[in-house]
Parts: sequence; C-alpha cells; structure tokens
Amino acid sequence: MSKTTTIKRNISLTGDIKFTGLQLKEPMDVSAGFLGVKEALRHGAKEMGIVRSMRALLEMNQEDGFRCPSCAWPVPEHPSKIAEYCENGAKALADEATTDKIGADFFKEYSVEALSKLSDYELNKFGRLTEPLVLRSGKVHYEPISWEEAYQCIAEELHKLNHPDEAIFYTSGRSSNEAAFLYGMFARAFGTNNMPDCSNMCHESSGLALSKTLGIGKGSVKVDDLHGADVVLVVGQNPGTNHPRMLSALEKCKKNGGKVISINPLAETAMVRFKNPQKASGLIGSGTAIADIHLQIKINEDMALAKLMLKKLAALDTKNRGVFDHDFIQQYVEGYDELLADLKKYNESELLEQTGLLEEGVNAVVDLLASKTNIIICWAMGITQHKNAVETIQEYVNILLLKGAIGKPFAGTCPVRGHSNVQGDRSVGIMHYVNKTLNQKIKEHLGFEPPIKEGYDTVGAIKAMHEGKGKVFVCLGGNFVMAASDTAYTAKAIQNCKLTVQVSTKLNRSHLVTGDVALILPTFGRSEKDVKNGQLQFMTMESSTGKVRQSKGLLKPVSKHIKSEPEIIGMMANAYFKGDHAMSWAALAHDYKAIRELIDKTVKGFSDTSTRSKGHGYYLPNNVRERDFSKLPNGKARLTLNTLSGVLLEDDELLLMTIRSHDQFNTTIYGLHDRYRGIHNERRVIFLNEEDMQQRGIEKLQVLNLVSSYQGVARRAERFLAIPYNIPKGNCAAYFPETNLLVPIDEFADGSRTPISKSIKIRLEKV
Ligand SMILES: Nc1nc2c(c(=O)[nH]1)N[C@H]1C(S)=C(S)[C@@H](COP(=O)(O)OP(=O)(O)OC[C@H]3O[C@@H](n4cnc5c(=O)[nH]c(N)nc54)[C@H](O)[C@@H]3O)O[C@H]1N2
Ligand SMILES: Nc1nc2c(c(=O)[nH]1)N[C@H]1C(S)=C(S)[C@@H](COP(=O)(O)OP(=O)(O)OC[C@H]3O[C@@H](n4cnc5c(=O)[nH]c(N)nc54)[C@H](O)[C@@H]3O)O[C@H]1N2
Ligand SMILES: [Mo]
Repeated sequence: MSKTTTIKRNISLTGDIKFTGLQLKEPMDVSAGFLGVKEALRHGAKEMGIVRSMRALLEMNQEDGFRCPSCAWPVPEHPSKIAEYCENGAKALADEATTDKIGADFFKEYSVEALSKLSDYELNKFGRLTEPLVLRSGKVHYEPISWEEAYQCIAEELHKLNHPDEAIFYTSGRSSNEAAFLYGMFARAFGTNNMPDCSNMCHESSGLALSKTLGIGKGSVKVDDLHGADVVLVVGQNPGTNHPRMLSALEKCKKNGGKVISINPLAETAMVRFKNPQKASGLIGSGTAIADIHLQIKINEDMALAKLMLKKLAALDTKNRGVFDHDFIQQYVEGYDELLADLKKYNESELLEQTGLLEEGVNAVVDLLASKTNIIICWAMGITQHKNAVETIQEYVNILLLKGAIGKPFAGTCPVRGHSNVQGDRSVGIMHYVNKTLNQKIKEHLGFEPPIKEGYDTVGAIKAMHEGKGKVFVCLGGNFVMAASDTAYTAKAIQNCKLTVQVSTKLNRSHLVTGDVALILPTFGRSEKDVKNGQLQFMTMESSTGKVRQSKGLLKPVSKHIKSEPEIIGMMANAYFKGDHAMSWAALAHDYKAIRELIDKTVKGFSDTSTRSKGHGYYLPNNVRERDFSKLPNGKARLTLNTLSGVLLEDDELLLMTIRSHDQFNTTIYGLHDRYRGIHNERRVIFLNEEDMQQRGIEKLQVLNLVSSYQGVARRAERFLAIPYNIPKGNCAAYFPETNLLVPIDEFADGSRTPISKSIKIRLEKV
C-alpha cells in the first residue's frame, strides 16, 4: 500500500442537483394488477434480457429456487407454482441480475470526484461491479487489485490498530445466514462487538419493545394467521410498494370475513384498491378494496390514538366484562391495574384532537376491536422511526395483550421486516450488544473468547469515526453514507477512516465517500449460481415470520472475478489470523455446510439446518407462539405505562416524514417514478397539505429548500418542487435518501437509537 496522506477528495454528497422533468398525474387507486406484471416484465427484460429474466422470475421464491432479494415477507405455506413475486421483487431482481457491468476500465475513465456529481439513480444504472478495486491514498481513481492483495491490505490495517474497537463491521440485511454468521464471528474473534447493522435504522425499536413486553424481539404471526384474522391493523406501513405480496394475505383475510384497518397519514394506493396479479382474474378484474377503514392520522400521533382506543375499550369492558380477555390477563399478564389507573390520567377529547382524526372513524375501529378477538397488528417504518417509537409499539402491544390476542392462531404481532434477511442476520449474531448465551456457545463450540464490551450501533459508529476512534470500516453490503442520518456529518466521519471496505454488488455513493484508502470487493447477487468444488451451493435466509429456508441461485454470475460473501469473509479472516486461530477460516470460506453446522451448534433454535431448510423450510422457536413468558421478570407478559409525547412545532414548522417511492429499494433508485402517488419522472418533490401551502403563499411546483434546525444548527436539503397532496395539515413528506441531510445525528428513538426519519421538524425556504 502507498503511504498515507489524508486528503478528503472533492466529493459531492448529493450529485448535481437538477430536476428531471416532473409529470403529475392523479394518484392511482389500484395497484399490482396487470400493470404490475407488465411493469415487472418490462424491468426484467430491459435489464437482464427476456430469457434470463423469465427463467429467474419463475424460480424466485419457489421451493428449489432463490429467495427474492427485495423484502422479507414470507412465502405462503403453499406457494403458487407460477408466480411468487411482485412487481417490486421483479425490479429488485432485474436490478441485481442486470447484464450491464463496470470494472477497472470504467474507473480509469471516471474519478470518484466525477462520479460523485451524478445522482444515486445514475450511479446505480452503471451495472454490476466485476472485479476487486482499490482507491489508494491520495488518489481519485480506483485501480484493480488482486483478491490476495486486497485481503492482505485489510489484514495489515487491522493489525496496525491500537485496539480492536477501532474497527467497525457494518451489515446490511441482504446477506445470507452463512455470510452474516461468519462475519459476526470474525468481528468477535478479532475482538470487537462493533457491529452496527441496518436494523439500527429500521426495526430496532420493534425488537426492543417486543423483547421487553413479550420476551422475543420478533413478531409472532405466520402468514396463515393473517388469512384467518378477524381484524388486521396495518399501521405506518405501505405494503403496496414495500411488501406487495402481503396484499395477497390481506385479500385472503377479507375473503374470509376479516376487516383491514389502515392507520396512516397517507391514503396509500394498495390499501385503497388492488388487483391480485397471481390470478387470471387479477389481470382483468376490477380489484378489491383492501382497507375497510382508513384512519388518516397525523404523523407521530399513534401513541395518542392507541391510548384513546385503550380508554374506549376499557370503558366498554367496564360496562360489559367481555371486551378484555380477563382469563388470559389473569394467567399470562402483569401490570393490568397499573395500566388501567394510568389511562385515567388522559382526556379523550384531547387525545382525539392530537390524532387529528374524526371520532366516528376511531369508534368504528374500537367497535371492531371490542367485539373480535383474533386481532393482528402489522407495522413498519411509520412507527419505528420516531423519538417515542419504542413506547408507541409497546402501547399497541398493550391492546393485543388486553384482548388476549397473543400466542394463538390468527392473532398477534407482525412487525413487517424490511431487508430480505435482516431478521436472519440478527438471529445468527449480527448485533452490537452482548448476548451472554451466544457468547457461552462461542466459547464452547468455536473455541475462542468473544469480547464482552458492548459495541457501537449505527449512530455510535458514526460518532466514533467522527471523533477519530473508528479507523477501519468494513461494510457487508448496504450504502451506509446514504442510509444513515445526517449525511454531511456521516460523510465526514467516514472520511476520517484509514481504510474503508465495501463488499458490494453495485456502485453507490459509499464507494465514493471513503476512507483514505478504500476497497471495493464485488460479490454475487442472490440469483447467481454459486458453485464450489463442482457443486451448486445454497445459502439460507429467515423471513419476517421466522422461517428458515434455502436459497439457490441459477443465473450465470456476472463476472468470473467476483466472489461469494462467505468466501470473502472467510479469506479476509484467514489473511488476518494466518492460521493462528481456533476456527478454520479458509476451510469455512469454501464450505457453507460446515458454516451451517457451526450455526446449529451456537445459535439458539437452529438445528440440522442443511436438511431442514429444504422445501418449505422450518420455523425457529418463538416463545410467544407457545404463550411461554417464563424468560420475562415474574414469568409474565408485560403491560407497560407509556408517556404521551409528541413533537412540538413552531408556527412556521412542519413535520416531515421521509418515505420510499415506488421505484426504489432504500438507497437504490431503480427509476424516477412513484406512479401510485401520481409522480412521474422526478424525485425532488415535497408533498404538502394545501392549506399549509396557502398559508405560506406557496404555489404548486414552487421550488423550495427544506431546512431543519436542531440545537441551533441549520441543515438544508435544496430544491424540491411543492406538490399539493392529501396529507394532514402540519405534515409533509419527501423521499429518502435525498432528505437524510436533514436528520440530525443526535435525534433518535429513545432506547433503540433509530434515527427519527419519520418526524423531522422543518421549515420551507422559498428559493
Ligand atoms: N420496493 C421496496 N420494498 C421495500 C423497501 C424499498 O425501499 N422498496 N425497503 C425495505 C425495507 S429495508 C423496509 S424497512 C420496508 C419499509 O416499509 P415501509 O415502512 O412501508 O416504508 P416507508 O416508505 O418508510 O413507509 C412508511 C409508511 O408509514 C407511514 N407513516 C409515516 N409516519 C407515520 C406515523 O407517524 N404514523 C403512521 N401510522 N404512519 C406513518 C407513511 O405514510 C408510509 O406509508 O420495506 C422493505 N421493502
Ligand atoms: N431518511 C431515512 N433514512 C433511512 C430510512 C428511511 O425510511 N428514511 N430507512 C432506513 C432503513 S429501514 C434501512 S433498512 C436502511 C438501509 O440501509 P442499507 O441496507 O445500508 O442500504 P441499501 O440501500 O439497502 O443498500 C444498497 C446497496 O447494497 C448493495 N447490495 C445489494 N445487494 C447485495 C448483496 O446481495 N450483497 C452485498 N454484499 N451487497 C449488496 C448494493 O451495492 C447496493 O447499492 O436505510 C435507513 N435509512
Ligand atoms: Mo429497513
């Protein structure tokens, strides 16, 4: 490696800001039907060629195929033979399996500085990364590097550190269980628990709230439970775009007489009407309305709503003892009297006013909750990314516990996970905190002493790098600089590092905002064939409902020079330990069955995974499903007292939620449309309430800067077009990651430290 000189390179964090030609249409009232399938095929054919795309689509989510790389929604127990994918799954596949590629020649032509002037959409479009590359100290062009030299470079930098805690190992949720396990064990063997992961920005709030109240950080329902539920609340989630296959489950629920309630500041398309693309009738039929009731709540007022519903239910229960499940409460739950006493402190009309809802709507939901017992609550980022996220989730759990809607068929908790294997990564050991049971098993079966000091989560890692305490930053997938909060602060933190390493499939801004020296280690996508010792390999993943299944690629890898994630991690560890360690890293790098055997030995609930993950796969144990709360203090599930809190706005402030368009997967921008919301060919838009616009004298399509001010620091995201939209007064919405610049590093959920990406106070500045 060349000698270290620290230059910060002239990197743009936004790309050149330009409008791309907005066309406005009416928001759509149906989704997923014929248009969805057509869109899926169009994307596939364009990126992969028609034969490759049809073959891949047919294998996606089938028993012997590969798991969809998009969201973590499980495949039903009896998947349809023809199509177990959705439009956005097909887009994710097309994006990964694209035949466009870039290697050393490309980077010789384009410097990181020049590339940084492009948008995230343009960066992703270049195609797959095909060979290992290095950005040497002081240089602005990546150059080729051999795999051997790349591993040596990492090993040398790791050896140079004064303490293992100067290294940080980030994981995005697209890895397999095998890769994540090996990676987490390497971090520990190296000596640190610095394992931030995308969960920290995602469902960490759910994990915490659920562990505290029910004793497991995962949801309790299976897909079939949704089919038979009486009432399903879909809270702070946009399944039409982000979990489209979930709509089929909701549709079944309705067919069986269940009611679906949407609680969301936006009337999201699929919750209004949708067509089922897997059925012939779905291609031509008129579609089904999904949500029976939509509560258009104000941003971050779910706690007020949950309290209001609890109060109304408690009043009904006093009148007629059948509303709460007193036998269940008696046997399994603690904190009943305290909760009922605490609720008395709150005033119904004040709560109602806070939510911004009409009482009829709330009463209709309360009537359903009062008369039914098979209740499921689903939620996602609309709930987890607020300061009071953990307590809000606990308040929703209170409703389920009082109703006895826990640990029985057709009822329970359903935090809908994001990344396709984010839950599995956590299960097999990607976590910044210390798990004593796991550590004990590591000592017994892997033969080394794991560190016992808590590591950095995402926010902690950024701060450590900012302060110069984090020096080597390794990322297993993801796009850290764009996904994290406070983009400018995060970028500065990363640029403080000596070495940054990205194990990636495609180009993104995290390859441009780097440490002094940077490595790109290109890897397989899930759809690609991974052949080792002449044998087609498979990996395993865990769905949102806790089921472990195999995933086996079938497409020819995009390049001969890329390697699988387990191989990269194993060989990196091998270069570091040079044979001087209890684990056989080089052997594991090439033997996933051996990795699975170690997972089975060390991780609770995994057993005989190589066999049991075949076909339909197997469920990991879940104490809530068994109504076993013995691990909680007093052996009971816990009702919690949660403080009502909201965000106080100044007169000229609005509350901003940063959301996904229909054409993106997190920071990967597939296209510039959000056709469900009527937005075509533009991402720099801000959705505003019309009254708010009038009050501020803002015209439709006026150009605005968004400014957040926390602790006297103004953060600015520039040039957004004003779109009048059906959104509660005082609220507004824009897409992430363009707006991550506005989220202050120190503003996160209490307890889980998830950035407040859904409730940022902003002012609008006319340009
Ligand atoms: N196609 C596609 N699929 C994806 C992803 C993707 O980017 N693209 N991302 C994956 C990942 S990692 C994740 S975590 C999930 C994300 O899935 P979602 O959570 O559905 O994603 P968001 O777009 O963040 O949408 C949040 C929803 O919450 C609502 N909301 C915002 N604030 C509030 C609030 O205070 N209260 C209530 N009740 N609602 C609120 C918004 O209006 C929006 O409908 O999707 C996964 N699947
Ligand atoms: N403001 C705001 N910020 C947010 C959110 C929000 O709602 N609002 N949501 C948060 C959430 S929920 C999440 S989960 C995070 C997401 O954070 P990340 O998971 O870090 O980000 P992604 O955009 O999913 O990562 C995309 C990159 O992953 C790489 N990649 C794709 N597939 C593979 C693979 O199979 N292997 C490897 N090694 N690499 C691969 C590609 O290079 C691609 O460019 O963002 C968070 N940030
Ligand atoms: Mo996520």
